[in-house]
Amino acid sequence: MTQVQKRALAIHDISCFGRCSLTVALPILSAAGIETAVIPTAVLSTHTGGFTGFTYRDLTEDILPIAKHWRELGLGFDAVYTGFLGSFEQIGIVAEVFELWRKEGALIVVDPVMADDGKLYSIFPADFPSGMRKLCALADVIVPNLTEAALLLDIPYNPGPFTRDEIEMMLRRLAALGPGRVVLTGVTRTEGPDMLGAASYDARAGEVAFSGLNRVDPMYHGTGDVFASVLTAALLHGKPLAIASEAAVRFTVDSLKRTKLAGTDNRFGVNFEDGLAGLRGLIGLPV
Ligand code: PXL
Repeated sequence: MTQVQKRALAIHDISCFGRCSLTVALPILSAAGIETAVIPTAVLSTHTGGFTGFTYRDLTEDILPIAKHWRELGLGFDAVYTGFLGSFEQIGIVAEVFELWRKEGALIVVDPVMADDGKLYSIFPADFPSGMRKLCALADVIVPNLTEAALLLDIPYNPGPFTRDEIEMMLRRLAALGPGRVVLTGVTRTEGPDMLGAASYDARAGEVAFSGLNRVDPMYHGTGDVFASVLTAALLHGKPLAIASEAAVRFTVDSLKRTKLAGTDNRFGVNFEDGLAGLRGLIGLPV
């Protein structure tokens, strides 16, 4: 049976080495059967996590002309999914891009990539979180990690573990910024401190959920992008938030396990590639 494909626009950087952002989002969305167009926000020789001496080409000036060209061609998108932005100015530009396709019903997914482990990435200015807060207000779905959530809410970073009430409070406060759906990643609960996962909140359905699996240490770069890409793919296929989040946890943890088993340098990203063949089944699509 022929089905009309969903079409997404992914706006992230290209880190040429290190399996994150577009080099992760594009293959994952494609493997899930989603036609994916890209706008690179910057081109770097590697991501900025743990490598020194990386090259950095800022593509701020290219974003709107690319989007406007597509608009002139009459192209439509079912989703606009953003991650790492290359400059503060890009926050406002990406907000303009949202407006080009929001009216037609595009799902706006913002992964507010800017921080980890309690720290704002050093390449970003101190006012970056306030800009990102405004972008999150325009989103339907946001996917912050705990550090990004703390910056968005302007509260001190707390790595957890958390009680159910504490998690619910954070989710509700994040939703109050504007997005109807929130998925908080890197969450550990007091009732299962060996499990690491994601907590989700769908404000319209009033539903809070948690999915976690046994923690895999150490941390590997790019896992947030793997997670958010699977989540976006599942949401585009109409899956409920909690189901999409559970699939994203499973896919990310399986990728982590393969990577750890292989003894790969944690800066090189995770082996998500060997999970791609099973991705459609994982998100409940006919295989
Ligand atoms: O995975 C997030 C990410 C994306 N892009 C760049 C990064 C990072 C995290 O460090 O440096 C360039």
